[in-house]
Amino acid sequence: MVVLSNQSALNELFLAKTCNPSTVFTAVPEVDLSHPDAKTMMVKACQEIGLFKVVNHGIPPEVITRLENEALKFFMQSQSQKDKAGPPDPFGYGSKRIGTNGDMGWVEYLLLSTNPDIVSPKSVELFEQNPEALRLCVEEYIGAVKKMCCFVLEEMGEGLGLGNVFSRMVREERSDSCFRVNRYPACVELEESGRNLIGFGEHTDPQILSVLRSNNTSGLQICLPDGTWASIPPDPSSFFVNVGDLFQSVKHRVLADSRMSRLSMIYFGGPSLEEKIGPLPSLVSKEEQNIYRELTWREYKNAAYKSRLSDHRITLFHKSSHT
Ligand code: GA4
Repeated sequence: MVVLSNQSALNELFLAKTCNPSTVFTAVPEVDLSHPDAKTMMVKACQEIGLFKVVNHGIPPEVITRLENEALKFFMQSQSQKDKAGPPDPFGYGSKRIGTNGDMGWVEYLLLSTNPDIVSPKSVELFEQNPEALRLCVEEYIGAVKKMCCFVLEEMGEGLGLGNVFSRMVREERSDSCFRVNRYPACVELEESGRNLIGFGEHTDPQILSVLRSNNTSGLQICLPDGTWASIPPDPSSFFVNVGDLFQSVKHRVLADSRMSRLSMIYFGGPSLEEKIGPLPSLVSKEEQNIYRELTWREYKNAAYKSRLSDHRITLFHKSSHT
């Protein structure tokens, strides 16, 4: 096995010159949260694409701007100052390395847990080393986005005719959710080369639902059913919602831009570690067979964190898999 040095791992982030310019996906379903049909539209979008954007989300723009400014202040500090809150444990500040299994990206980030049972020394360090405004803005933002995420899950449960089954999982105090702020620095070398640079490699999100907000820099792409990549135009006034593995996530990735740095903030709504996950009997018809075995979120999360970013990790839980 060849172990890649750091530099060659980084070189691999450049996609081949020959790669086709990606199509722009202009048909991202837009769901107005105040619309009476919001639930049906969300369910349809999840079944067809696994992604939609929400407007009329009720999150005050100041809450977003305040956190964005504090996050930028953090990222503009010297590398040695930022490194005091890293390397991630897996929470805290990270740069280029994603997870613990050798995945790299043109990205620096803050990763935080919202689960009160998880104590992260690196996150403690982060908030001790930085102005209190950062912590307050993170808390304010997470509070608002969690509420919206729960509302979306409530609507989705109702849209599926299941009642309030999903939002409870994220609403409870011990919900194992996390929050990430990613900064993809502009990479001027891309300008001339005509190549693309991987900011965050292809992956699915392990949790239930992810709620993403970005600045006006493009980069997010989703993988279409035919295997091609399509760019999602940025929209800083909306939130993008994508389903996680527990609902069969859409594969996505982020490319870096040559001129503008991209800043995105993602809330990953997850259940408590002990929550049992399995196919919902009411959604599996008599003729169909369950492919997946029942598992707890703890089991799934542990397996996910041992995997490589691009792994199709849900297959580990196929009934026929013996791992
Ligand atoms: C993808 C979604 C979230 O960003 C994340 C990521 C996590 C990490 O960055 O530590 C993982 C990745 C994510 C899935 C597979 C494992 C774990 C990196 C990695 C290689 C915070 C999450 O929950 O799973």
